[in-house]
Amino acid sequence: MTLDIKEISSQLEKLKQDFQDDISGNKGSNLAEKIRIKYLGRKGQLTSLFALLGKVPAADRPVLGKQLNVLKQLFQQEIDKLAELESEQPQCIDFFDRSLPGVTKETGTFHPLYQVLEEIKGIFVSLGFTIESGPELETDYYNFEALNIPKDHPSRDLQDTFYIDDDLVLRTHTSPVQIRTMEKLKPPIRMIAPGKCYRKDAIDATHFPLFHQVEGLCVDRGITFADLKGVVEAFAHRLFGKNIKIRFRPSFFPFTEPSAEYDFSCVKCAGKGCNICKGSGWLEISGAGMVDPAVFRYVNYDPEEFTGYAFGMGVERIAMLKYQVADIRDFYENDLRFLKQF
Ligand code: 2U9
Repeated sequence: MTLDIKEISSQLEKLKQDFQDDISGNKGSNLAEKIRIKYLGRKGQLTSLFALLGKVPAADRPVLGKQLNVLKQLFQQEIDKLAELESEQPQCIDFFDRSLPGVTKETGTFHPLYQVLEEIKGIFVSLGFTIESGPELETDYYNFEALNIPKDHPSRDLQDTFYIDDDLVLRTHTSPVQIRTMEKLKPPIRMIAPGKCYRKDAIDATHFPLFHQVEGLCVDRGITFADLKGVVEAFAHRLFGKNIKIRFRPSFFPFTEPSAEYDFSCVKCAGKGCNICKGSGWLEISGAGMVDPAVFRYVNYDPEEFTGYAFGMGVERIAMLKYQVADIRDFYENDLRFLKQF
């Protein structure tokens, strides 16, 4: 049977297109060798067409032969180029290059204030304290009156407190939680009240309208100022190390009598004097005192039977000392260059 050269020529055109699709397709491993075998191998799709030379008219054989050889050279050149590319590339040129570094997943970390808050909570839980919470939107009664803060006390001023209306405020401390807890429970009580507080302070390096406090309260029979000193010292040693010294200075708060402010020896210079402690060797931490009997009367505790101490601390203050942060605003600006250090 004699074959028509036109038919074969159209097969050659299709074969050429198939070859171009293969050589430009996905670069699997050893693609050049696979294509060589598919088209130029002993049973290759182009090799097998050479067998048709004997089936076309003699006059057409030179033309068909030339077409077949041109195509064979083209295929071989393209295969050689691909083989050279493969030899320069990493061995596996699969979907992805296994020699590339892996995609690291950014791992998050807890916010430094959260880390410090959790450490403080853990210390007091280890000292036998419970953790209590309460509303951030408070009434005048729980935020001021039940804490023996008189109507004309400056902390009640509009410039210090966020008033929602005449009776509702954003709490200025977590002390209301202690009141609410004493209304619910009878002594003995050993509790801390961590949480957000709000004050109308102008924003600067040490003041921010939102801040975090941990206040503590211990009520039982026979509680004395010595118990307060012992707990504050234990807290200081667990937080900043055994070498920390503490001292109490007389002070006044409407909700405690006697009141005191407590200092830690400087965490940076251990009391020698430096820029952090302004040369004094001491760092003011916060206030404390024996719960004023007037406060006990608001919650119907008999001050003749029960005594107690209370203390406060600002979490930002502690965190700034612990991490040597100079500006409280760093905690709230969400700059990852700052936050990624913790
Ligand atoms: C009750 C009775 C007494 C809590 C206390 C302080 C002293 C104190 C500061 C903490 C950080 C203010 O914002 S701050 O600077 N607080 O100095 N707080 S005694 O006394 C209480 C609390 C509740 C029922």
